Amino acid sequence: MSLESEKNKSLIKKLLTSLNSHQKAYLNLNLKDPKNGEYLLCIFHLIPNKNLNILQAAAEIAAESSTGTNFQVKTETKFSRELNARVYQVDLKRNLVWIAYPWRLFDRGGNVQNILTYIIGNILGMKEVQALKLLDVWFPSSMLEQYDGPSYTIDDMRKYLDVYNRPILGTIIKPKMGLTASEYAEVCYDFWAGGGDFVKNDEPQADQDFCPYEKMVYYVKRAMDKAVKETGKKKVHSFNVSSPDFDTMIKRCEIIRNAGFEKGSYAFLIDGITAGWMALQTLRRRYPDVFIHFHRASHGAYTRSENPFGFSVLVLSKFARLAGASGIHTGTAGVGKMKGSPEEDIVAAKNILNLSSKGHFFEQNWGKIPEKDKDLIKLVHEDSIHHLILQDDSWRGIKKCCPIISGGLNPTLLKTFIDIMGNVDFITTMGAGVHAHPKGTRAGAIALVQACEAYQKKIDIHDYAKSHKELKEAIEFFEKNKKNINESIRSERA
Ligand code: CAP
Ligand code: MG
Ligand code: MG
Repeated sequence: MSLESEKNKSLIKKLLTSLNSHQKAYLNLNLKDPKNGEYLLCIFHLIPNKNLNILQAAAEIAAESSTGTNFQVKTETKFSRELNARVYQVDLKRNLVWIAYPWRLFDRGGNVQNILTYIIGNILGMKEVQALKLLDVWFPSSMLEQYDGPSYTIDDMRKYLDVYNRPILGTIIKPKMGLTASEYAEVCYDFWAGGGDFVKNDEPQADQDFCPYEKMVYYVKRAMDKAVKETGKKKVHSFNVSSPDFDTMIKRCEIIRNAGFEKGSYAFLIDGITAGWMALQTLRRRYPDVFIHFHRASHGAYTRSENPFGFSVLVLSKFARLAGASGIHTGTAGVGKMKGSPEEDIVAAKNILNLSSKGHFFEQNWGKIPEKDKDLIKLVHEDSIHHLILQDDSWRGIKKCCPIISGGLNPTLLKTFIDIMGNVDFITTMGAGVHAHPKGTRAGAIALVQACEAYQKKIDIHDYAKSHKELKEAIEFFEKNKKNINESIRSERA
């Protein structure tokens, strides 16, 4: 064993003597096999407050996030103690603690909201810690089988759109708010007529008096019919169904489903954090034949790297897949306008896309592939028949959830992001990137399509722009403005 781990071990031995009997009940550094299928595993970055050491604080966190509270209670039973979460590993140098949660703790029937109430619930408010961030989670396959996972996936959307080997090209209608229903639909039409595949409501779009929900749906349908007829291509619109209450959400879904849209031509968008996990799971269970689009507005309060409390983009994205989102925004790895990095956003994107992939600390396999099944394991790792495995034997695992790549992208940044991502299996939605084009939305859509063509033909966009004027105008506009933005950031920093 290395000197460092020797040191870590002897330090831990010393810390163990500091624990009281209550804390000892939530710690087992000799847990025989954390991956035996009984536990959800979590790893936290934890800094204790001044009057506790990391082991004491970790035990208090394990107590409060499973069966306990701040004192041992007389009402405990032998059985309740079996459900105690256990701190099973500690890295003193990096302030990391691993906690195993017996997943029998959780509400049966696949309730994601209930898990989160434990593992990112009260503990984020406890005095015992001055930093607590859930960095990664690991689900045993015995637990995975209890949860829905996605039903309608990007593979289904690709089949509907007949779009393969490139990202699905989308936009968000801008201005974010303020267009009337017919003005909104006009912009949808311009984007689709320009060759775009996918339009989404912006995350706050709902039933505003100047753009009544039913009217917006009605005009979008007409705009879509017109664009499909003119282009001969299928189109998709993602409607925000986030609502004040369950009944209104279902009513909005039914307005859409009764507006004459073809199956596959609409998706349901849910503001997963502000509308909540119950809304997401309700949509997944009620509408398994619809793409469920998780918008993560307000995730920054938990995920920003400057924030010592919360959870990672990876954790959010893994739970979105577990709960059944067909796609979730995973960030632009810093290429666009939002904070992010490849270490955060790309790791999250790959973990929700692939059947097995490395997270920050855990290797997650989303399917139960028998160890002996060598060729299946080979295929899973190639991931080439991912959808087939899951289509035929959905018991085997959780279908893919697709990354939705948005915030601040424009056609000149498409290749930059694809190169960082390393694949094209995602939906991109560009708002300003399309509607700020000097010649308007339709030209913005054409420029996006041309940027994608250039990528597919392995031609630099500046060369491709020589014979594609909309792309040329986009490059001139966005590259000039990028300099201005960088200058303003630089001057702010100066
Ligand atoms: C993007 C967007 C999205 C953000 C969400 C916006 O518009 O519509 O909500 O992308 O961020 O309102 O900002 P632009 P993320 O394309 O004009 O930036 O995708 O990181 O969750
Ligand atoms: Mg309580
Ligand atoms: Mg938005």
